[in-house]
Amino acid sequence: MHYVRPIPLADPARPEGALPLAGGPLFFDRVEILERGRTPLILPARELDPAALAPLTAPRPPLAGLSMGRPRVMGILNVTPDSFSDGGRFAALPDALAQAQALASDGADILDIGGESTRPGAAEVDAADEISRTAPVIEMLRGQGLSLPVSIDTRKAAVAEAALQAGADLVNDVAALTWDVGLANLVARSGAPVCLMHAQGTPQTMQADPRYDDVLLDVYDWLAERIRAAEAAGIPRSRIVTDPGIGFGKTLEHNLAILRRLSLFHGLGCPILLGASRKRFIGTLSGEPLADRRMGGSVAVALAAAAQGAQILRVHDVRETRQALVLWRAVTCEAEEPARGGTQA
Ligand code: HH2
Repeated sequence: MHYVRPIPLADPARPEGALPLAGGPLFFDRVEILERGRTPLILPARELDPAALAPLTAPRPPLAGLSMGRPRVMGILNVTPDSFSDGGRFAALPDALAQAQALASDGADILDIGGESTRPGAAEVDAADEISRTAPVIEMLRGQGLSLPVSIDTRKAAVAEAALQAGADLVNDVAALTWDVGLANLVARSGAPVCLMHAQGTPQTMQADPRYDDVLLDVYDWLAERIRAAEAAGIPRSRIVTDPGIGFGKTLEHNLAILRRLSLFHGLGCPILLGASRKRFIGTLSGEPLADRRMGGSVAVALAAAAQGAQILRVHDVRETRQALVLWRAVTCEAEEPARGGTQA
C-alpha cells in the first residue's frame, strides 16, 4: 500500500502544468510516494493516474457557508475552569460573551466553543454540566446578532444537540465519533458538518506512552477509517473535516512528523483542520513553559500548516494569526490581490 503526498510549491513562479492543491491558492507539480518501511520517492504529479490526483486537486465544498479557497481562522473559546491555556478566564457567561465578540472582531472566521478540557490528564465532564457551560453562550451570542459560524467542541451527542439547537453550525469531535455512539446519528440527521480528529487513547491516558508503527501513515489510515464509518452513518464526505490531532497521544517527534508532511491528509478528500496553538511541543522546542507566551511559535506553526494547504487553523491568538496569514498570502500567492485594511471577507 502506498500513500501520495502533494508537495506544495513554496514559490509564486508556477511551473507550467502545476496543479491546484485542493482547489485552494497553492499549487503542486510533484508528489512524494510514501510506503511503510521504504525510502520515500518523489515523482512528477503528472505521472499519477487521474483517480489518484482527484482527491488532491478537487476544490473542497464550502463549510458552514465559508469557502475553503483560503485558510480560515477558528478562534478558540473554552468555557471551562481547567483548559491548559485559557482555563477559568471565560467560564463566567459575561466573560465568555465578551471574549467571543473580541475573537469575532479580531477576524475569526469560525468560533469553536468547548465546555470540557481535553488537555492531557483532564477529567471527564458530565454532559449536563457541559451543556450548561456551552449552550447559553451560543444562544446569547445568536441573540446578540453574531452571525459567524460556531462550532461546538464536544464528544457527546447531548451536548452537540443542545449546541445545535442554540445556534451552533458544526460539531468538532476530538474522538472522531468514537466516544458517544449517538453522535454520528445526530450529526447525520442535523445536516451539520463535523470535524473528525485523531487521538490515541483518552485525555486521561493519551500522553502515558504513545506508540505508532509510522505515526503519519497510522494517523492517515485511522482517519480514513473514521471517514468511512461516518459515511456509513449517513454523513457525506462533503460535510467532513479531518484533523491529525496535534498533542493527542503524540510525543514531540510524533507531532513534528505529522506537521512536516501535513499535506498528506489532502488525500482524504476533506478540508484539513490543525490545532497546534500554544500546545506543549511549542513550549518544549522554544523553552517557554507558560502557555500564554507561546504566540510566536503558534503563529509559526499556523503558517507552516497554511503552506501545506491546511484550510482551518484553530488558534487562541486570532488577530495575530490572521495578520500573519494575510501577509504570508500577499508575499507568496502571486495570483491573489493582497488584502487591504483588514476588512476583506
Ligand atoms: N485541541 C484541543 C481541543 N479541541 N479540536 C480539534 N479539532 N483539534 C485540536 O487540536 C484540538 C481540539 C485542545 O486545546 P484547547 O482547547 O486549547 O485546550 P483544552 O482541551 O485544555 O480546553
